[in-house]
Amino acid sequence: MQAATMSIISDKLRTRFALATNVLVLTGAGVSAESGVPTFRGGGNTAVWKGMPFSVISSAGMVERDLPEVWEWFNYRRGVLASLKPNPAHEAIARWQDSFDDFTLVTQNIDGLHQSAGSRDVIELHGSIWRTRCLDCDARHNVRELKFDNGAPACFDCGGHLRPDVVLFGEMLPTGAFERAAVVAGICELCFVVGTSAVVYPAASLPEIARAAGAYVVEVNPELTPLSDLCDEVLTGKAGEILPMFQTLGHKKAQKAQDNFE
Ligand code: BV8
Ligand code: ZN
Repeated sequence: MQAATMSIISDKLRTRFALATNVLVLTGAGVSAESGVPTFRGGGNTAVWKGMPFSVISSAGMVERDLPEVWEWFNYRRGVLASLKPNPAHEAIARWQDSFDDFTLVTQNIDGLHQSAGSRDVIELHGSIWRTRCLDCDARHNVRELKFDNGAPACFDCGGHLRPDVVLFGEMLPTGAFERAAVVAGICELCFVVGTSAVVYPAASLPEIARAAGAYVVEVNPELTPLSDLCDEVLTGKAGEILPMFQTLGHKKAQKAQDNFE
């Protein structure tokens, strides 16, 4: 299996990976698929909750209309996530962060699996399912510390209603998150786009920014996406199988550290 997937990686990409000093990785739900996290689109399993499509139950309007229902949906998803572990794709990306002078991981995912795999300073464009935000005083709390009797949990600080600290459709992204990611997209040499259907904006515009700024853009996905034509290379396959193939390539930083050590 290794030989087959090794051939997926072109010599050109090998060289670029080995020599890169500034790498950006954008991930979507597909990077967590091999951990058992359901994706939202494609593969026939569009996320639906009690007959409501994902775009409705995970929309800003639902927080106003029916916050207890939103909590039920997120409580269910946390229940699914609670026993799931990072997969080799998350682990490979976590190793990469120490292999380049500058490395940035931007995720659309809210599952926290990149952090569980050891990734640091992750830019979470859509928030985190493990954090809550108070509708009244904006305080953030760790959802694991909350007591859920029924409906929306109460804020420790002010008693107000809490909501998941997640960006729903029609809501602004966390202040500065997209801007920080867009700056990196404008200066990186190599941009990996892993496991995203590239339909949600503004996240999906990051590879476009990187490409326009001259980065080498690589898509890792078993399926083609609206982004595929824009990419320099499309590695067709599962992230958990393809990304670890890069670990066997020498990295500049690791190489330098090795040289210094000897
Ligand atoms: C906003 C959290 C400003 C909630 C999510 C243009 C510009 C700006 C906004 C818009 C625009 N056009 C439309 C909009 C509105 C909207 C939008 O983009 N709609 C789309 C659907 C048309 N955007 C917004 O509302 C954003 N807000 O822009 O604010 C604003 C405000 C008001 C009005 C205008 C502008 C907020 C978007 C964030 C929404 N929240 N999640 C929750 O989780 O409940 S988005 C949701 O989709 C998830 O975060 C997910 O990460 C994201 C993208 O999905 P993917 O990650 O790509 O997952 P998907 O299932 O789609 O695909 C999985 C892929 O993996 C597939 O390609 C599959 O082939 C692949 N795969 C499968 N297995 C594997 C694999 N790949 C590798 N390995 C495998 N093993
Ligand atoms: Zn509060």
